[in-house]
Amino acid sequence: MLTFKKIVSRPVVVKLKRPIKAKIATIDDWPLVVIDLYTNEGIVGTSYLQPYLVKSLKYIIPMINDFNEVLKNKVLSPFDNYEELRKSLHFIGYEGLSLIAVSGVDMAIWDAMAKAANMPLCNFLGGSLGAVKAYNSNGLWLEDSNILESEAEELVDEGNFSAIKMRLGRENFNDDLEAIHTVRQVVGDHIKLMVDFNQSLTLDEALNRCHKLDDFNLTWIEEPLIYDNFDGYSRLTKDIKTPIQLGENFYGHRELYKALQIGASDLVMPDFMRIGGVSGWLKSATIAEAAGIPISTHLYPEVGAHVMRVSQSAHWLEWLDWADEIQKDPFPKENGFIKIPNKPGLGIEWDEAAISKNAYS
Ligand code: SMN
Ligand code: MG
Repeated sequence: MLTFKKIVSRPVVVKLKRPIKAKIATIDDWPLVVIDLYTNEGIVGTSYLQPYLVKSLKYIIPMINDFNEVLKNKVLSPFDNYEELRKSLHFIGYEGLSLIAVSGVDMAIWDAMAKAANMPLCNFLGGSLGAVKAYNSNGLWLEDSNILESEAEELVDEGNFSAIKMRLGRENFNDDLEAIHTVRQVVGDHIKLMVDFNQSLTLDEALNRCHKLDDFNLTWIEEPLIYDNFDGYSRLTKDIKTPIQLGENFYGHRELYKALQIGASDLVMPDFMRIGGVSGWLKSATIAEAAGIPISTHLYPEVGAHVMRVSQSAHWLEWLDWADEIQKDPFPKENGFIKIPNKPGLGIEWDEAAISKNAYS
């Protein structure tokens, strides 16, 4: 049994190796919230959040620190704690920042529990230790052809990946088509290719562009519309042959449920910061499984790898190196699979020197 002692959360900002240049944002500096949850028994649960905007660190960290009061003297039990934390903020909304803060702490609690049981999290959740099929998402932003050419090759080579993702949504659609041709020419037909519009199109534009993409043998078309236009998405899934992928912006499992209920997506890819951490993922994976919709992860490859071992479809894990800098031993990649280390909990160990070096104040 573990009892809560305190949470310490620290702001860090790292430089992205290949800066984000998407329709939705341009980002060079990547914010991380490093979360350590101490127990009276000496076990420390760890997790991190990546809230996209450096300025958001100023308001997420105080929210997490306030949870010290909510969890005071509590026994750690992730599902109970999730409800306690969520309800402590319900007057300002179950979604948005409230759920982001809850998600971060939820992941640290699961890590602590698995550490106390001396098991990797995937074993603690009832699954087996193993490798998880992944695609490389670590580049191919809205860049020119010469950059796409070199990155496409690098992305495949970084871990002998069999799938990569590129971003679309250029002003002129012909430039998107040219970008796809460039990447295809470099990697060949045997590499699977996902594309992501980052919510940049109207329904008319999406119908038009996605129809044209239907002949490109793409693994999925991600977020062509604003994420919560479920009616629009239902129309797209009916009209377009290529699978439509949605979910990184769902806040909580109920939003995923509502989307799937009206056929808004062929595939789902919840994000750990928004879906409710491990607890929110487990609920969402069950809903997706019952609906027959394959599930993939968004960001957070470490926790993603563990929960994919207990998710029936385990479609594709999204691999990126955005939190590698602050870890001693980032998870190894081998032949397009991410290997989960045989270590208790999530298997994340902080590189304290890197955290100090990149501390944000
Ligand atoms: C993405 C993720 C994080 C920041 C910007 C864009 C992208 C993805 O939507 O799915 O990787
Ligand atoms: Mg996306």
